[in-house]
Amino acid sequence: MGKPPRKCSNSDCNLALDGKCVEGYELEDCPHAGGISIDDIPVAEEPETRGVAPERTIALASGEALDRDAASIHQRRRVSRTIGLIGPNDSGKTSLIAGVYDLLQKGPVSGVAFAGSSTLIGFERVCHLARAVSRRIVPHTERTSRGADATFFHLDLHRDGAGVMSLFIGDRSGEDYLAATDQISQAHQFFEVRRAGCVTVLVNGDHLADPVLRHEVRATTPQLVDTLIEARAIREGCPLAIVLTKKDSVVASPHAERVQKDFDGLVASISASHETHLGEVKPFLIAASPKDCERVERGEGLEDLLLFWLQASSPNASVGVCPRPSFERMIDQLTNGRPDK
Ligand SMILES: Nc1nc2c(ncn2[C@@H]2O[C@H](COP(=O)(O)OP(=O)(O)OP(=O)(O)O)[C@@H](O)[C@H]2O)c(=O)[nH]1
Ligand SMILES: [Mg+2]
Repeated sequence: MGKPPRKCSNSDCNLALDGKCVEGYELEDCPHAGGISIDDIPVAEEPETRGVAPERTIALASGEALDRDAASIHQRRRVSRTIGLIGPNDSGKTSLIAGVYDLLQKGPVSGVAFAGSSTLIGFERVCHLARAVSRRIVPHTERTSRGADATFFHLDLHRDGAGVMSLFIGDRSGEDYLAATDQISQAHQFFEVRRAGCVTVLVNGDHLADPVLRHEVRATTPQLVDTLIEARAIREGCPLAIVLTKKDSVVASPHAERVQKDFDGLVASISASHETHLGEVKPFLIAASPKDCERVERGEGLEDLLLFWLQASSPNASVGVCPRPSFERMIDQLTNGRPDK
């Protein structure tokens, strides 16, 4: 057996000193560990190949979303960050991924520019049905298959003065996340959440505006976060974005003010319950794929969320020095002063 890797490309990691991954990965899972010294490599016994042409296989990238192993290989190539997107089915996870990709196609946003992707086919696939070119009257996103392993969408992003960072956004069926709230052992399979440098929980705005469904949203959202923290899938110090999706449905609802109150309550209760475990907790309001574009623009709110993903502080913040959660009232954006009915 060879020795474990001695170096890590993460400058915060003391792997060389204590043999432990600062991000809590198993060493074989860690996308940053590597750099085995030349002394660690056993001398190879050369097979007799004289006169025999070597067989070569060249694997061409498919351009589809990456599985766990393929993502690990890409993550070793440059500074990278993984985003864990969690939320029930229909909350808008895949639409959010498509929306971020589409946003960057229009040009740089706040100094962040698209600089490449190894999952262009995957992005185009999830974007197509939401675009006018698909000739659908209403934008649509295919449901992510239940029971399938998570996949990663990859974006290389160039930031003024900071070079290129690779972003890997995890996508998995919401039903699988919900199943973990019933059976916590299911959470151990969520490698995309364990890897995440920033976790993002989605709250379905359409459901929160619905008088019947809102109770389920208010119960499920904190339960999901509780479960993932209890299962230690969300790492200590991890920043958390709490995102109210489908802003167009919220704005059109006669209960917009109540939706805002419910959402504020969710953010406050999650922050208070996990103050010592989580890093920064920040609320967002987005419209990744609005059905009604009259009062809300397609892609609204995604720029702020993207910047949070890139800038959110290190997931290794120690207990006790976590910044207090920051709250921003979004009520004026929702109601334009209209009182709740
Ligand atoms: N009105 C409205 N609908 C949206 C918006 N974003 C997404 N949707 C719709 O919400 C539905 C669910 O979106 P998805 O992105 O598939 O949700 P998901 O969380 O990936 O769902 P699963 O894959 O089943 O876990 C789709 O019909 C989308 O078109 C939005 O901003 N406004
Ligand atoms: Mg999906």
